[in-house]
Amino acid sequence: MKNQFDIKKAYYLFLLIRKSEEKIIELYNSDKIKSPVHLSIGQEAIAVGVSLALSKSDIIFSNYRGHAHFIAREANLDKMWAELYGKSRGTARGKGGSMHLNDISKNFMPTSAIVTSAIPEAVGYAFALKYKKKNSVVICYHGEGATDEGVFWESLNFASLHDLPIIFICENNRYAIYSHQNTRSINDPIVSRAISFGIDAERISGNSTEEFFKATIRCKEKIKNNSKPQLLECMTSRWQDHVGVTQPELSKEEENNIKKAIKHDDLKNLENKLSKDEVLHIKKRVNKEIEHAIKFAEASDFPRSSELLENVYY
Ligand SMILES: Cc1ncc(C[n+]2csc(CCOP(=O)(O)OP(=O)(O)O)c2C)c(N)n1
Repeated sequence: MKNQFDIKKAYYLFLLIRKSEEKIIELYNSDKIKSPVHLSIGQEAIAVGVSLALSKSDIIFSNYRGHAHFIAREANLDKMWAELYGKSRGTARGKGGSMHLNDISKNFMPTSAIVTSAIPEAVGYAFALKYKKKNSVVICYHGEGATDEGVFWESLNFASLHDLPIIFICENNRYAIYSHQNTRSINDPIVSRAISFGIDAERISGNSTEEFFKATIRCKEKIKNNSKPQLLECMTSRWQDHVGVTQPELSKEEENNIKKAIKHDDLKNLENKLSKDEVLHIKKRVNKEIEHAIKFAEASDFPRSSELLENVYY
């Protein structure tokens, strides 16, 4: 982690996420990908900005919409693709699919399809870090829909009561599947509600990778100085459907929001700050890494039927 924003690295990670997910869209109907996919196209700036502010020892809890978090953490792309293909060299030995990624070597904890399930786990991990007097922080990515569940607020209460080293990253795309936030709760920003639980919370608008990076650095500094747990409400928009590779059916208002967001796509802004040679070099690297990952997935075997119930907990 450096306190200086690394534009080249941000562009590389952003492009790797975007191109990986575009490749998923391209291949999805061939049925090679064996699991549902929840894409992050439009939301990548958050994962990239946050990840660039982290240390190797920091711990990541993500969710079923986790490709961007996983790739931005520089977790194993080959294994991610093998998992999408349902192959035994995948992150969950091909039995979990896109919603169940993990890379313990990068402190990227296993994800789950159950909304909000990682939040108390992340708080528990932060409690352990404090108990063991470790300096790392926990990052807990979640959607604004996850805040509709009671356990979210119980977790915030516990984190606040014990001053835990945790940063909640709320990716607010305003939609839980097709329900707009305004139809689910009163128009009271998540930040204000979090503050009422004693959490130090900030809302970041604009979908700028660098702003998410700077905000995460600020949160880490505050935690180092023994202040409260942190929450960043990151305003964003999801350009694809909730799940799968089809285009979402949107209200006129949301369609306009997305058009505006596409116009200000931070991938293009980052690209414009680099030289032509730098961009070309990064594009080649990204294509090569994705091609390598797909070859790895294609060359891997499916799990044997004899191991169907191995490492499966139910
Ligand atoms: C406990 C639980 N309830 C409901 C669902 C169905 N579900 C899957 S995603 C989702 C919406 C969550 O929205 P949000 O937290 O905003 O995240 P986003 O999908 O926008 O990233 C719901 C209700 C689920 N998977 N788990």
